[in-house]
Amino acid sequence: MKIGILCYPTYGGSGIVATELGMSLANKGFEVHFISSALPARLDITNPNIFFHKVNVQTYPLFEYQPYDIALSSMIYRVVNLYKLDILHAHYAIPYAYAAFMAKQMLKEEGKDIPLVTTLHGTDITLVGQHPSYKHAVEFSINQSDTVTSVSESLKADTLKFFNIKKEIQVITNFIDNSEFDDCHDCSRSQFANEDEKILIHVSNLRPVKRVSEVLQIFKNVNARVKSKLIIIGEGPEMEKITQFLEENPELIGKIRLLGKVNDLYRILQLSDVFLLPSEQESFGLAALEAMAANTPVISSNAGGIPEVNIQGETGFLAEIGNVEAMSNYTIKLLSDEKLLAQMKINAKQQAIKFDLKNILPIYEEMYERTLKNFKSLD
Ligand code: GMT
Repeated sequence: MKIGILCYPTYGGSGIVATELGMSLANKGFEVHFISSALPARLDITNPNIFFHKVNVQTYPLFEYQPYDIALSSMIYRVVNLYKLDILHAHYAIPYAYAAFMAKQMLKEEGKDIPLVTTLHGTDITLVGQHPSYKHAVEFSINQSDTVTSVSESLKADTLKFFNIKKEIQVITNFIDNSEFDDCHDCSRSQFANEDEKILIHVSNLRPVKRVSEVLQIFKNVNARVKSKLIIIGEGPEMEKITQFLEENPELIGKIRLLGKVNDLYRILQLSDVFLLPSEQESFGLAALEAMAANTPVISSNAGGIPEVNIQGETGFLAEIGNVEAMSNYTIKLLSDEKLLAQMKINAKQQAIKFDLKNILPIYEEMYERTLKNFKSLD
């Protein structure tokens, strides 16, 4: 089967899921074509079954805004024609599902067609997709897709609540390849903390929904009671708030390490004691699952789909969105009790194994087969 994957190339969760899915399919012999504005961050282009097609936006002085969506739909149309793709898979409704619909219309003009799968990831539904500028285009794109999947039950419920959806939505949860988290022999905690210190970690694109200020406040509360260090991985608009926090709390400067974007994320997660995720919205919380796969328990808010991933009192603790005090107290409780911490590290890994790639990939394969079969029977 030849699959066209349309996704954001950046470090955001939707791009990571699309890339990991495409690479796993390629390893199983599928021919996978990525169409995006840049090479996706984690894509292994050396795999002979993987192709990358960069969307080129021809700039023109008349355009106040360069028309990426038009260039994208034209590129989808050309790749489908050139490589005879069987199926398209859009990750994130806008612009990917929307542009794929336009490409399908172009193909139809020539008596051709191709089935479209759209995977909803979160902010396309709960945040940006809600805005009147995009809402109807998102709803239209979902209803025009042949198959629609969502990464959690919570996101499916939100989609049905906020939009007039005429399609069945299949929940296919995000996944993790636990084999990439084999025991880390060269992980050295001493790079980041002294022997008597615990390591807290936060990984995100530092956007406002991640509530980075709360990560910092939780750390401040915890650090007053438990010797500790905080590692922050990622880059984004809330970076300024971190600098401001350090200016206001200079005593914490040596205790907070900002690493930006890193390549050896899994190695650093493996030497951490607790992952903080106080998000305002989170359709799934892939970052929390990555932490759990690295034996790291999670202290989080109960936003969106997080409770489907982080289980209260088992793999970590959850509190209401914004309840910094509760999240701080939970973290102190966890880090002050070696027995509890050791048990939760084991539980976190066991939970990650439930979301293993081996369990989720066959569900995607079955979904592609079914979509193709239903599509052909409509011919
Ligand atoms: O969370 C982000 O800021 C990135 C965002 C994205 O669209 O790339 O992530 C969303 O998709 C991920 C993969 O399915 C989910 O794990 C995240 O929870 C979801 N983010 C939100 O809903 C805020």
